[in-house]
Amino acid sequence: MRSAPLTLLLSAFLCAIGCSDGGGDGGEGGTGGAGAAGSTGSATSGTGGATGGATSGTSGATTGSTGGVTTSASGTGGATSSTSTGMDGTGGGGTGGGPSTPRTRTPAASASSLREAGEKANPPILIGAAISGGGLNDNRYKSVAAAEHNYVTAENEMKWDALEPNPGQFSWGAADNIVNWARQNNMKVKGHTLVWHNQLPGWANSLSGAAAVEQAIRRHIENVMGHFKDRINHWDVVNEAVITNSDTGVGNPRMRPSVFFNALGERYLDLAFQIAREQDPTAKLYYNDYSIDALNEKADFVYEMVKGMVERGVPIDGVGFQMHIGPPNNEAGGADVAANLRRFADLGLEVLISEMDINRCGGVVTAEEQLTYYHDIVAACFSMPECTAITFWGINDGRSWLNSWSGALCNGQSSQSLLFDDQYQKKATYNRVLDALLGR
Ligand code: 9MR
Repeated sequence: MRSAPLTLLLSAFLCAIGCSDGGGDGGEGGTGGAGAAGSTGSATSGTGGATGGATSGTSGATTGSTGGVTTSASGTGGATSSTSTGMDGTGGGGTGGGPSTPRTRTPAASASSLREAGEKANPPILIGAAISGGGLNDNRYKSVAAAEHNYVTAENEMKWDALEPNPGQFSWGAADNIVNWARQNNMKVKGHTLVWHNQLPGWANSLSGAAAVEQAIRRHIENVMGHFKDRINHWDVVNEAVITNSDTGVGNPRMRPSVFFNALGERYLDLAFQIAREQDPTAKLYYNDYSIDALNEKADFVYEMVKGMVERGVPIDGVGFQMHIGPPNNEAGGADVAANLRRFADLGLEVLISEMDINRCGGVVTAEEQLTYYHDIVAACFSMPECTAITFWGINDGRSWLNSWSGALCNGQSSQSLLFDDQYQKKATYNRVLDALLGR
């Protein structure tokens, strides 16, 4: 009988720091909806910008940004999908009537690495980096990557052309190296990416007819997920299925023509997620895209697309917002990102920052803006328990994809886009990210 008052006290405490309606203690593999309280309607002005009805303010939601936020998808808040927010038992809604996850994340009191800040936060948040096979030949790269991150995305080594260069013939070596290195360093891995129009081998691009394309998708997903089954349980299932006239996410958003879309129509997304779920009932399955970071036409289109998937019961667990800021992609401030992530989270989905970098080439983003964006965008994600990971697209500036990417305006010069310089020293960008992870 001693437990009743304690329970009451605990519930009261949790509600004081933000309680949702009817969630239980979910976590990975939880069965209930996220139970997000959401808020009705949307606010587009104001200051402070705490997201999603969060009440505590302890985790520094979008510090210094303007524009209060919160768009509830349907006006009703709450979530209906079978996914749970949070991963690895770190929270998330569920069924039952117990106390729910607090609707903010509490930062660590101190941390000497990004990874430690993520691990000590409550709930924890994964801190990731894109890792390249070439980088792992460099000891300094390896030691910074492992000291600062606990989540890995292979930059190129798990794409279709790398893994299945000939039909039905698989090549695992380069991907296995990265996955094994990650596991030796206690890092989780996100498989990237099962179905994508880019970096396809020639044979896959020349497939035609619905049956042949469906069979190729099935064989690829089954073999790749099967090979990594006990080592990877987070997957980018479909990548970049939507296109706009400009790579900034503006102008006539539509489904992207590809060998997959041309043969199967939009249903190839449902199919890919269903096959992935058959392969692994507990894996986290994500849709991932660029220039959907802020509130723009492409983000609106993807929102409707994903909402349709959730409503049809397609087994999607979350959405990755790549967060390539600056040329060739979009610019997004912290308040806009917070509003955008909130509406997706209110569908009952995890949200992730999946490929973050901020390009300085062409002077489109100034040094000062870059620091503000890094801080405010990371803070926007950090403040939401539904935001389960922040991955940076590389370790040091010299290896950034942007340096040689046409459209990125770098022409071989450094994009200065990441957190470490070429001597692997921490940059000011690193300090602003750590500040955001510590609620400062
Ligand atoms: O960083 C990757 C670069 O090395 C490749 O040349 C490029 C080819 O498409 O892909 C880059 O990674 C992309 C990621 O896989 C998906 N989102 C956009 C990333 C940057 O282009």
